Amino acid sequence: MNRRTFLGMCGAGLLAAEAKKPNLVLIYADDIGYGDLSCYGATAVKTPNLDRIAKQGLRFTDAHSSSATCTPSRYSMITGEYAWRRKGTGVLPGDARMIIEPGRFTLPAMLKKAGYTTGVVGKWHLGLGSGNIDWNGEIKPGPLEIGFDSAFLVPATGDRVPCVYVEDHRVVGLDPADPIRVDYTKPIGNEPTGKKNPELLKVHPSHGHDMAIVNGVSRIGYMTGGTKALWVDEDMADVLTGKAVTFLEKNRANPFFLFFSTHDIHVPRVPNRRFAGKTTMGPRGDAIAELDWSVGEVLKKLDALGLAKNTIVMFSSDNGPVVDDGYKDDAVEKLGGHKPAGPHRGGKYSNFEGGTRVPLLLRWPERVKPAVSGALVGQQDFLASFARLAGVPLPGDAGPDSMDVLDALLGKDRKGRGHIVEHARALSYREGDWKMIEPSNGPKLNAATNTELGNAPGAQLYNVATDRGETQDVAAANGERVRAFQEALNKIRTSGRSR
Ligand code: NG6
Ligand code: CA
Repeated sequence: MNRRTFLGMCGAGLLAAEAKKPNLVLIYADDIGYGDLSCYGATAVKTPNLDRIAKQGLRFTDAHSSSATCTPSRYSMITGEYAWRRKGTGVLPGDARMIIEPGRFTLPAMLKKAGYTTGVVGKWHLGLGSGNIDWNGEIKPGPLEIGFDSAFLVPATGDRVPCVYVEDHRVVGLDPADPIRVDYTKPIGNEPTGKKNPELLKVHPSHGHDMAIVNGVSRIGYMTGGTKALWVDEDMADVLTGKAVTFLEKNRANPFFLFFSTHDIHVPRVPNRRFAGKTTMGPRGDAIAELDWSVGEVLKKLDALGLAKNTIVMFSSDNGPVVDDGYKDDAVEKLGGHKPAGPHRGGKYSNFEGGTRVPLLLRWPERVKPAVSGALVGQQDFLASFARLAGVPLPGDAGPDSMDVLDALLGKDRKGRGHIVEHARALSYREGDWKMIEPSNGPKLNAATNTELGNAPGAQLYNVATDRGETQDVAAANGERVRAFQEALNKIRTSGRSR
């Protein structure tokens, strides 16, 4: 009996003892939109490495981050719980305490239980410590307390202080004689700021981002000290990619899970000089090229180590795209005909599909046949799905919104979930081709980013299959469906779980 039939006989359940557990590399990009990759139709930027994953694996057309911003999407992906169930899971300041309780059943903790070595490299943005964090001491709890064996982090975002890397429990390269201070409420001493000293800036803010100046870029929040530990924005992709590749090398002999969470293409977009002018779209386009390069380095390393066949490589994004997210980086001026959200309306921050419908690619040469899949899946489903793959039973109270869509993720089922809740300012309920956006008194437009937010005082209903751009609100003619959807959503909300 060959291995394939044997696995077939076990269903998609426990991996047979004879089969080596597949490695898992989850590449999670920041603010990449559905239309930002050439395999999803972009022409103004080429993403050959991402396209290679798509060509050799599955490309999903109805995959979702749980939210239209970063922190809640990451929270959901790691815990399997919709973030909107919990207060304090919105976009976090850089000095926020960690919002995932140590000891929780998380994606990395589950894989660790299954014998995996687990690591995170890159953007975190889920908080660190337990309040009043001292960046000069031991920084915990953090990823190591929720299931990761190692961590090399951008603590929050590239545009938030402190602008230093944290490895495991320490700031990297910190000189104790030059301690770090961080304040999110007021300037520290007489330090220059973007607001007072625009003459010191190489990248100027368009909205917000006028506080501490680090490396010629003004940020959100104030910080002083840690001079030797400060990151260099232009080198960030190199540093993070280097750490990701080292993790693969180090752990080649045993099953591993790498969560490679890129800073690209979040603001500030300051790609390395190697990528300057790679596209006609300015730094936003060049950051996509840089992201693709990072992905290529990971693929190359897997090839070199002979691990490509039995490694699941996934690529997705934490929320939809945004063009001007607070810096004058020419993204608006040089956008041309490029459509960051593809055929969808809105983008980051939006209730419309542009907010959460993101690229999802999955390659596993040993088990998955290349295809395009329209299955409805959410990133919060990774927990339950990979738990089945790894043979770890999901405790009843774990991952309350995580559905086992393993068959969809492996291309055997083209339907996926029956429903999904999308989260921005309002909640939206998707079932089949239909989507209901709850009434919301939020603004119609985010004027700073020029994003259509999809808020309206009444419920909206769209057929997202025939009307991908959500231009025809058919709520008035479909009162019954609207009511049924509202009821289904209320039930998900009040029952505390949807699995
Ligand atoms: C917003 C920032 C934006 C970005 C976002 C979080 C301003 C004016 N805007 O508040 O630049 O940092 O938060 O992005 O400060 S996310 O991808 O991490 O959710
Ligand atoms: Ca993001």
